Amino acid sequence: MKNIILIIAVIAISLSVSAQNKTVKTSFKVYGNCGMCKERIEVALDTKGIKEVEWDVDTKMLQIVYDSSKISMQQIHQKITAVGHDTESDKAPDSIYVNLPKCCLFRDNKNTHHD
Ligand SMILES: [Cu+2]
Repeated sequence: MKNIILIIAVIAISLSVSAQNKTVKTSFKVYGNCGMCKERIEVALDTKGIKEVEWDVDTKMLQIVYDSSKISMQQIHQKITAVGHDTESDKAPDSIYVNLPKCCLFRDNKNTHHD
């Protein structure tokens, strides 16, 4: 009987340890134009639970390593849209987007420059 309790306790502890540290590496598209966008996106994601973040200005791909027990994918997308950038699944509020510097207005390519 004691052995069974011990085994159950060991299983419970190992399950909780694995739940505490769920490192996920993924990438998805984030729209932006320039180095200022890169800075803005990466600073927005400099937050608890995010271990590594890198946005590529040419491919528009965001590479991210995060702890899924501390931050969710939905929260990550929200952090990005909150600073005015669209992701492949979420759209930034227009009220934030229109206040971006002109060079960062990725939705209207006619009015943007590409370095
Ligand atoms: Cu920009």
